[in-house]
Formats: sequence, structure tokens, C-alpha cells
Amino acid sequence: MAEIVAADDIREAFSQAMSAMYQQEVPQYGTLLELVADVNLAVLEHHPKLHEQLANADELARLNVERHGAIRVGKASELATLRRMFAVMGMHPVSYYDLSQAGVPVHSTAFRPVDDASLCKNPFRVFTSLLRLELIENEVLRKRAATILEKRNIFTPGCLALLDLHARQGGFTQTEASEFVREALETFRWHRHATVDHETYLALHNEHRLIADVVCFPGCHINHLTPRTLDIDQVQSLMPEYGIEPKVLIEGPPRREVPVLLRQTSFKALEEAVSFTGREEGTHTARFGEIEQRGVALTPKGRALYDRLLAEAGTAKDNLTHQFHLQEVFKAFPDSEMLLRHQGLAYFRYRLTPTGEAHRQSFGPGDDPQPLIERGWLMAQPITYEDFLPVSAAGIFQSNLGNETQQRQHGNASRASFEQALGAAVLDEFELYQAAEDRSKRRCGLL
Ligand code: OOG
Ligand code: NI
Repeated sequence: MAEIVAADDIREAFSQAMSAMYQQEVPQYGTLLELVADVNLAVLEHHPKLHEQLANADELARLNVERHGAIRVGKASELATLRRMFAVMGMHPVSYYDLSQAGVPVHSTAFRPVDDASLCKNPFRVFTSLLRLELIENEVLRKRAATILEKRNIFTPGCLALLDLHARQGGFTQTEASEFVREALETFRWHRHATVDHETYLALHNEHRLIADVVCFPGCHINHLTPRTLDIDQVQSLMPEYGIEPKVLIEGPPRREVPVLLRQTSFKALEEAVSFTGREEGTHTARFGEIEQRGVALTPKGRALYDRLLAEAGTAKDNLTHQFHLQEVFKAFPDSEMLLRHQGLAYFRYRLTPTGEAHRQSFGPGDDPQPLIERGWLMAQPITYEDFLPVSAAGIFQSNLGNETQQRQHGNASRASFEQALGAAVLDEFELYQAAEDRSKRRCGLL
């Protein structure tokens, strides 16, 4: 067989193709990319230290290609095929998110690269949600939705054939890889022709807007793509100048010296023309834009503290009050790399400096890294958080479902049924971060 293409290269090509397609479909996304690029450039110019840190941690190159997308599917077989499709691109399911607790009838995972080199090259992630039909209370409607979904195939025959070929060959040639990207893209394209009549659409929509979004179309259109910014407050405040109306609140932790986890905001979904099968014309509102600022990944201890403080803070009506209040409450969360390390709240990647290399024989496994850092032998770099936050995700969902929080009693977390649909267990994000930290310590001779 001719030389096989690396999964990282297929992911890179796919992520670029998705971005190009979404720019055509949702022009405001293109504007958002420009705004984010402008702000990132200004931040790097004004903060040489941050510039240097990002460059040292190999984060600078990935910044401009970095984004995540989100999709929603309706049945188990669709989720299982997506898993195979993303695996070809070196993306694996990480974490389980139960959003039913926030009144959103889905549960989700994120497909993303997991090893250091792949993350460094292009950390493209896709937040993928599976509709939980069992949460539709109206039995007639539930059955109607299931029948509609049963009939559809969201993958092209070409894509399915290539997945089989990949399994047989163990890889793709360059030609096959390009064809795969082209075919795979079709699944995520927007279709203005619904698969149902207007009445069915409205019935499902009345049950929950999300159900109509998942059930009534022939594909699982990408509903947003999210670039990474270095200053989300700045982008949020500049959005109106660029003709974009942001969501009211920035989700996640407050602004800090050492950013943690993930802060996100989005702009409102567009109202798009749709033709229904009975030739009726109507509209559908689902696709939007989002930006995010990523910080350091937290350990289970750090995450528990984050969850507790976030719950304690609650939400205010406007962003200024909300952020101010968050900052007050988060005073209880140490805000220096040293304290985060010392208290075991966050993950770090260790590297020896040239002087450290020269003194390798002076320290060994189990030694405390802190004195070595102070001596300038060792550097500790925050490990970037690569995952998502369920409370933030619920806020993003809700702002694009028209803010009507449909709080209901929903079933318990149902991870087992999700994994069964997926055809695999999801990976544990904490184990992945811990493994990355451990690998780096071992390379330095500290483990
Ligand atoms: C996914 C919403 C969650 C995020 O960044 O937290 C999400 C969706 O609307 O389908 O993308
Ligand atoms: Ni998102």
C-alpha cells in the first residue's frame, strides 16, 4: 500500500474544511474569526510574557487553527458511526456530560485528540450530543420522532465505504484521505429542506426546540464552531461593534491571573429559511457562533472547588454584575501557578531547563519540584484544559433555545446507555491529564 496519511493530518484537513464550509453558511462566523484574530494579536503584542509562555509550551502555533464544533444526533447507530469517523481523524470520546439535569434532553461526549503531539498539532474537538427520545413525555410524538429517525441515513454511501476500507487497510492513502474529508463533510452540511411537514416540525418544536432540530433534517448540521481567544472579555465587549449580538453572560470562571478551565460566550442563533415536505415555507433557529478562552486543567480537588464556588455564586442578570460577583466568590480559589501546584489544584507539565539538564544527577524520582523550579532548573507549564463544562454547555444550549429554560424532572444520568449507543466507553479526562503530567515528570527524572 502507498504511504498512509497520519490521522493528525486528516483531522487538520477536516477541521479546515469544516471552517470553510461554516464561513459560507454562517457569514457572522467569519466576522467572529476576524475579531478573535485581531484581539489575539493585540494581546500577544501587549503581553510579551504571555507570548513567550505560549511559545515555550508549544501553544502558539495551534492557537490560530484551534476550534471546537458541536453536533446533535438522534439515534444510537448515528453516534456509533460518528465514533468510527472521528477515530480515523485521531479523535476519541472523552467524558460523559448529562445535560438532562439542566432541562436539555440530551447526553454528550467530546471527540478529541488525546496525546500530547496530536493536541499540539491541532486540538480540534467536536461536542457530540445524543437526543434522549425517552424523555419525550407524549407517547404519540415520541413514536413519530423515532419512526422519522429510523428512516434517515446521515452518512453518504461513499463515507461508509471509506470507513470500511479504512478498517480493512488500517489507513488511507492521500487520495482516499481527501475523498474521506469531502464525504464526511456532507454529514455536517446545513440542509434547507426538512424531512417532515410543517405540522410535524411544530409539534416536535413545541415539545422542545432541540428535538425539532435533531429530528427534522436529513443530516446533523454543525451548529457552531468556536475559535479560541486570549481575552474573552475584550471579544465580548467588541462584538456589537462588529455587528454581532452576544449572549448576556460569559459562562464559566471569572477573569483571573491564571485562567482556569474554560470561559465561553456565544452569539444568538440565526433564523434560517426552511422548506417543509408539504411545500410550506418556514424558519428554523439553531446555528450560532461561540468563542472560548481556555485555562489550566484542574485536578479532581480543584474541580470540586470550582463546582462548589460556581454553585455558590449563582448568576446575575447582567454580565458586569455577574463577573464582579464571581470574582468575589472566587477569591477562595488560589490564583497563582505556585499555589495551584502546591495545593494540588491543577495539572502541570514539567520541563528541564538547560541548567537543569546539566544537573540531572542531583535529583531523582519523588523529589519535590518546587526547589528545582526556584533554582531555575525546572519549568512547570499549566496543562491546557481540553474538555467542556456541563453547566456552561447548558447555558450555551439554553441561550440558543431562546432562553426558555424547560426545567423538568428528567431521568438519572444514563452513562451506561450512552456508552452502549457509542459502542465504547468514554475516556476519563482526569486520567488523561494525570498521565500527561506523569509523562513529563518521568522525562525529567522526577518520577
Ligand atoms: C452544544 C452546546 C455545548 C459547549 O461549548 O459547551 C457546547 C450544542 O449546542 O449542541 O458546545
Ligand atoms: Ni461549544
